[in-house]
Amino acid sequence: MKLPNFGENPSYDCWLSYRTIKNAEVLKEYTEAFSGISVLEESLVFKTALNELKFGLEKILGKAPADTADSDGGIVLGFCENIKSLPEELASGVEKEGYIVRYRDGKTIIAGKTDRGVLYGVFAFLRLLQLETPLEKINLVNNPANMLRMINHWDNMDGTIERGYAGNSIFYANNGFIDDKTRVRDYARLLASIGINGIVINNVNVHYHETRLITKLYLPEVAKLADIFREYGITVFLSVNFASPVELGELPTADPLDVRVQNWWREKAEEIYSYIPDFGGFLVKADSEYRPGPFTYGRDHAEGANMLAKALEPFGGVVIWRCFVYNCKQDWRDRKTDRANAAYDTFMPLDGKFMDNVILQIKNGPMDFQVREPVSPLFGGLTKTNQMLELQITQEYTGQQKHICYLVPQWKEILDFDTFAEGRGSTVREIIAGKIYPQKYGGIAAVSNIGSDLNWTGHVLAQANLYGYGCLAFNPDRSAEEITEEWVRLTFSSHPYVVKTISSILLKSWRTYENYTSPLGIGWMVNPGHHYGPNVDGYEYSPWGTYHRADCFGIGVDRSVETGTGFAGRYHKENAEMYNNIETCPEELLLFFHYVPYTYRLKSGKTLIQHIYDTHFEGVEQVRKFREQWLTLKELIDKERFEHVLGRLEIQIRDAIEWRDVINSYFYRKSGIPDEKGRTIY
Ligand code: GCW
Repeated sequence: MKLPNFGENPSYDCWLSYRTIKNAEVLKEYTEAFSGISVLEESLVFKTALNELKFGLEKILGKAPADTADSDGGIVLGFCENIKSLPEELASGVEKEGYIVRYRDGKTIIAGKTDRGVLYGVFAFLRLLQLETPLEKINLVNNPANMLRMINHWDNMDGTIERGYAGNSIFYANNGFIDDKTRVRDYARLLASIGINGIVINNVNVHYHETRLITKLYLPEVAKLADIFREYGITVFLSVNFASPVELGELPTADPLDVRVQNWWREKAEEIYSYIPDFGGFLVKADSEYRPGPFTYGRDHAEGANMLAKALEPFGGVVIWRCFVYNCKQDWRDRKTDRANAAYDTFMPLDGKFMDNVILQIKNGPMDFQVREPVSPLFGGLTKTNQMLELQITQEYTGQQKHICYLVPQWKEILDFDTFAEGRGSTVREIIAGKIYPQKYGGIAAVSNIGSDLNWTGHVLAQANLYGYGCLAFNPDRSAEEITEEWVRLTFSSHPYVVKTISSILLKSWRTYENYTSPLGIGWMVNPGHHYGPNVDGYEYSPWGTYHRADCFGIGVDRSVETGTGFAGRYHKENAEMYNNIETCPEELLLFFHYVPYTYRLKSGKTLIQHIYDTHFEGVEQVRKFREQWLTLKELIDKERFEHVLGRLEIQIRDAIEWRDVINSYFYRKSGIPDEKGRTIY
C-alpha cells in the first residue's frame, strides 16, 4: 500500500492537516510576523523541531520561511537560558519538558529547558496558527503535569494487535519487523505533537516471539525503532516475560531470589543497553491471566519487581509493574471473593517495599476498563510507592471503534476523582503527578488505539480519543469541551456549525453508549472472547452471572462492608461511607456497589427496572440523532470522512438496537415486570 504523505489525505493527517489559512488578513499578518527562523542549538530532537516548524509553516502560510531571523518577523528557537530577550521571570516558569511560546513586537520565541520542550513548543505554536490565534494571544507557558506520558502497544509480532480495532500492527508482520518505517515515523510525529514521551512497543502478554525481543535476534531491530522514536523525543520500552530465563532455555528457574536469575537479568540489561543506550525499561504483567510471575516461586510482587529493577538501575531504567492481578478461575458459587478487591489486596501490603525505580501501573478502575467503574482505591491507598494511571484508548468494552465513544469526559472524571487520602483535593491527577506523596517517577499510560488502517484508528472520530489522551496527560486541568473543540478545528475545520455539531456528538457519546449497553455501573454483559455485542451472562470469567448477580428479584453486587464483599471499605472514609450506603452511592455506580431490587425507586422516581428499559430505548434514539446530525455536515466536510463516519453510524444504530433488545428482554424475563410504557420488549 502506498502511503500518503502528510497533507495528502485528511484521514491520515489526523490533527496535523495544516490547512493553508484562507482569511487574507490573518495570512498577511502571519506571513509578516513569521518570515524567518533562527535556531540556537543543535541536537537530534532540535533538528526535528526545526523541520517540523518549517514544514508546518510552509503548509499553513503557503510559503517557506527563511533561515534567518535577525530582524523583525523572526522566530527564535532555543533553550531558555540562551535567549537574551526572554525575561528571566518568564524563563524561570518553564520546567523540564515544558515550553514557552511568545510573540512580542514582531519577534517570536519558542523555547524550552530541554529539546523535548522545544519540540512540544513548536507543535503548540503550529496549533495556535492553525486555530488562527491573534498575534497578541500567542503567549503560552506550558509545563507537563506528568513526568511519564506513555502509550502501551498490545502488538504481537505476528502482526495482530490484542484488542486492536484498526487493522494490524505498524511495527510487526509475520513474526518479524516491518522494514518500511515510514508509518512508524509518521506515528512518532503524531505522538510527539501531543507530548507523548514514552512507548512500549509490544503486548504485555509476551508470547514466544516477543520473549525474544530482548535477545540479539531482535535487539538490532528494536534499536531501529528506538532510533526513530528518539528523533521525536520518545523513549522506547519493552514488555518482558517474567519467565524469560526459563523460556529462552537458559536457566531452570525464574525465581527472583535465585542469584543465577538475578545475574541473568543484569547481563540482559547490559546487552539491551549496548543496543539502545537510552532504553526506558520494562513493562511487566505478572501472575495475571496465566502469565508467569513471582507467585510460581512463592515470592511476592515486590521481590519480583525489585529483582528486575536492580538489573536496570545502573543504566537508569525503570520497571513498570502492572497491578492488574486477579484470579480468573473464580468459582461462580463463591460469592465472597471479589475481583474488585484483588489488586488492592495484593499490592497494599507491599506499599513501601518497592525500589525507587519501580512504578506500579494501576488501571483506572478495580475491574477492567468498563464503560463505568469507580476509581481504583489503590490511588490514595498507596502512599510510599511510585504510581502511574493506566487508561485504555482502544475501545475494547466501549464499542471497538465501530461505535463513537469519546472517552475524554470519562478520563476527566477519573483524573478529578478525590481520594481524600490527605484531605480534600487529593485527586488522582495530583497523586500520579507526585504532588500528594513524593515519588521519583509517576505519570500516565494508555493502551493504543492505532493500527495499519489508513485513518489510524478504524473510526475517524476515535482519533479524538488519542488526541485527548495526549492533551490530558500533558495538562489534566484542561476541560473536555476545550480539548474537543480544538480537536475538531484542527482535524476538520473551524466552521462554527461543524465545530458545534461534531463536538456535541462526541461529548454525548460516552453516556449514549452507556445507555444502550450497561446500566448503573454493572459492566460486563458482553460476548466471551472478543467482548463485542450483548450477552448478559457471556463474559468468560463470569459464568452464571458471577459479576452481575441478577436473579428474579434484583441485580447488582453487594460490595458493602457489612453484608457484601467489603470493597466499599477499601476507600478513605469519605468515599467509603458514600459508596457503602445505598442512599448516598452515586446512582451511576449503584449496581457496582449494591444488590438492588428491580422495584427500588431511583432518585428520578422510576423503578430500577423501568430505568433499565428507558435508558436502553433512549440510547438507541440518541444514536439515531447522531446520524441525523451527521447528515447535516454533508456539504461542510470532505466526502471521504463524511461517508466513512456515516457508515460507522449505521453499524452503531444496528448494534445499539441489538444491545437494547437483548438486555431489556433478559431483564424482562428475569423480573417478570413489563415496561410501564407498553413498548414491545423482545
Ligand atoms: O481487559 C483485559 C483484556 C486482555 C488484556 C488484559 C490486560 C493484554 O481483555 O486482552 O491483555 O486486560 O490488561 O492485561
